[in-house]
Amino acid sequence: LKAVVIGLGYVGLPMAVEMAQAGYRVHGIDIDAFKVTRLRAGDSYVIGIEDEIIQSLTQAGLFTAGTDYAAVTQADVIVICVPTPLTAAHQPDISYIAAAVDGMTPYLKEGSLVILESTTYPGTTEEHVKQPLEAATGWRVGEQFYVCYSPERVDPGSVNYGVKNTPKIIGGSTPACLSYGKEFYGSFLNEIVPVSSTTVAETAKLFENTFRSVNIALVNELTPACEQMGVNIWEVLDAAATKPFGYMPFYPGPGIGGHCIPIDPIYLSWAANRQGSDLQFITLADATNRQMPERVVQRAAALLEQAGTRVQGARVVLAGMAYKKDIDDLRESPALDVFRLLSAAGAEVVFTDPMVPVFRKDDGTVLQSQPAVPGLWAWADLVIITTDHSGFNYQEMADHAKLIFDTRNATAGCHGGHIVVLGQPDRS
Ligand code: SAJ
Repeated sequence: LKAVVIGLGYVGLPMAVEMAQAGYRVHGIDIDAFKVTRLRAGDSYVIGIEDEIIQSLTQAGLFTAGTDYAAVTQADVIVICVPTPLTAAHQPDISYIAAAVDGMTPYLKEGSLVILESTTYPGTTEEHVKQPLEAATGWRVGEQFYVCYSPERVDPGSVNYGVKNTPKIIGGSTPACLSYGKEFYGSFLNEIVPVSSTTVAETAKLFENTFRSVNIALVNELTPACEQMGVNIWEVLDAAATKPFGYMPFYPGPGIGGHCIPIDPIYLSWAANRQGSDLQFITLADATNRQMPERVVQRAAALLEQAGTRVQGARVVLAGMAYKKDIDDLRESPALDVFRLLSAAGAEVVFTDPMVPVFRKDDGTVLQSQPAVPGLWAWADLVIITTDHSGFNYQEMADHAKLIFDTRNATAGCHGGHIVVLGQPDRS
């Protein structure tokens, strides 16, 4: 069987590889010619997908990449894995899905199965995949072609869960669509979770990540209250986590980043809102999480003042720019907001991140990651641990830094040094 994957990012490329390893002839399509060039050179840009896998699948004739939609004419299965960001107005942006559907329409082969995997609001598959394809081809879904929705569930950087062993939810536009989709995914994935419609599948995905956002917001909201009550929230959460049933740990931080947790709940609240429902937990969680960078900067400024240093001109090192531990992704990273706010307050801010070599500031200048050496910690008036990468030597940081503000409780095992931890009453 031949398959096409549209969108070769952190979702599409692992899916394409998994399908090719199962013996499908896979052609990946991406609008970014640079990605295609790198893949054709056997060079992977996705954590967890090694160059050797791309090379061996290419040599076996099981994987090719290109930018042209014409390859869809050969495809029995087309999987769409394109981004679903927010617009500047904080609304769902499904323009990438619409562009993928427009691009493939002229080439759709009768009898083929189209699967949307991008995280999106309930109704997207019916309104923006099934309906346009029926209108353009004159075919009827479930007869001359098939449409399913199956959300991606990759956890970037995870070593335990990958495409193959993460249960796969799938909904079809018709029962015939669902049975085709189950047969396809069932041929190479461990567990299939069929549901009664594409809309149920879309909503389940959004709920999973909204659940995370709301619970992260809960511990973020509790953090200043614990500081004021003189209670160490990390100790509270560790004690609560001993509950063997009915509990799942979440921890405070400098805010939430990535392309899922800050965004998916907004898709859900937008969809509920257009039907007249107002999901207040989502609105409150979003506001609470989004104010964390500012809270971090306010506390950092207070710590500097207590140390006799004005924020204006203070030397600050951000340890970690990536949005979460041990990955290289900057999207929506709260560290970027902390950087912006401190720079706006006149501090001299630099960063060090073993996973992120450079980042582009808003004014377009490119900043290099500083080497994480004792001299850097000693140079700073304040070191803020924004991302708890395993690659940092936290004891060395404690030994050489004048002052550390730890927003991830990464220094829990350290001794000595002047360390203030978010959510802990000030130990000094
Ligand atoms: N965060 C906290 N406190 C927490 C957990 C996360 O502040 O207790 C922050 C992280 O630092 C990060 C953001 O929230 O900035 C998102 O963290 P995440 O662990 O949810 O990481 P993601 O965005 O990589 O989430 C992915 C999601 N996968 C998909 O949507 C397909 C999510 O569903 C997974 O549950 C999550 O990975 C995971 O389990 O790690």
